[in-house]
Amino acid sequence: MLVTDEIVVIEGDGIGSEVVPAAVEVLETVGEFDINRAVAGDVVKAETGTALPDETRDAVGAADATLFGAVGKSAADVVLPLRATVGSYVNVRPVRAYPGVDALRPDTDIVFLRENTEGVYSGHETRLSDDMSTLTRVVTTSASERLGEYACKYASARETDGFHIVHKANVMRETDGRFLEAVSGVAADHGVSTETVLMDAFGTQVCLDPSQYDVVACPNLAGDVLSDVAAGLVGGLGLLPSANIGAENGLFEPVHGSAPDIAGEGTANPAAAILSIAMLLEFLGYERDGQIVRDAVQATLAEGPQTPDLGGEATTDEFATAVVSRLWSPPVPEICETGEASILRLDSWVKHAGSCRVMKHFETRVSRSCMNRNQAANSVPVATTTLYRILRSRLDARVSGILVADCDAGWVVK
Ligand code: GGG
Repeated sequence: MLVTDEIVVIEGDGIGSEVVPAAVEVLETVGEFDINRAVAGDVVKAETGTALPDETRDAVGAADATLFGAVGKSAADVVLPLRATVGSYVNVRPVRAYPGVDALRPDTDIVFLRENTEGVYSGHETRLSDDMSTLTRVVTTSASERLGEYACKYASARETDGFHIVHKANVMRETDGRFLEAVSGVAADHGVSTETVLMDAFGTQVCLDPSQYDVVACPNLAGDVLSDVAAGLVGGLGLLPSANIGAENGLFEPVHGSAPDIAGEGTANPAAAILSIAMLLEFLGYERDGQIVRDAVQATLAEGPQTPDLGGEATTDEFATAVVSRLWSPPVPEICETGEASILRLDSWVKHAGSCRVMKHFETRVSRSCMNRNQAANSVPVATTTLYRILRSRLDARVSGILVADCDAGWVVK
């Protein structure tokens, strides 16, 4: 199946240009998307004077979803306007301890839902004098209620008992008071239970016992900081994906920044970027493909290879290749000997794949090939060769070539 979803890819700075290509390799293995490249960040700013060119902003606005890597100093000029461009009102940051990863707290499984448009990230900063600068913190009832609505839906989809609301309303009475009232009011309207927790206390509690938290709704800055704190419990920022959700568009990015200390070494952990691809696929409605990607990352983290941040020696590319090789785990196809040729039966594969878009894509390609039956292997469309390569590796290289014989029966093995 040819997928017509348009996805913009922005590598950004530092390790963004290492982890994003790794994640795109996974995306391109999963399906055929209309991928457009765009630029943003410190390097672009140095070259052109602007960190976020108009063409990039327009492309992101017109796309169905964007994968964004990382920026360094120009975060305020790039990340915040891009989130506004996709109309994002919530930043979803799952923080999970994965089996096989040496985590400080293996009992961590928290999803931070961060208000994504206002708070102290509204951009209202003023230099009043050589001695004084001010920042205006914006909190609206409408944005807080929108976060509350999302938290209610998210908690119910996750089948959890309500959610926590993080705030500091005892000090920021007006702004966090409004946030707290709006989010808890929406939850009460929906009959969803909430517990409130002061953000400083949350910082201590999440380290002492992360298992007490599941879904956590936060103001903008608190969500940014506290999710990074929780990252320390599960093995670091290399494992945290995120989704900036808008009504009809989304921006997906690893939580980490450009990491100039390791940029250029080719050893950055691409798990966060690849897990962001899983969130992107789910956002576009390909839930099963998203789960396949997540499972492949999880299996790679558990069985290796791991990147240096987790104590391993794998490069970024080696980790990504290991994930790609795990994207399919169908049963080995049955080979029927017919005398003249061996038929590689694909029925079990198709059955295994179910609604998987990967296999639908494959089936379409095979069906198209079937129109020209008995063609030689080298005339099979290029995209099919990826599947063929995997097929061949699973058959211990016994398949030296293929002829399309019958799309219902299988392929003839030469
Ligand atoms: N990959 C995201 C990135 O580059 N983050 C840098 C950063 O400082 N982000 C601020 C934010 O998430 O609000």
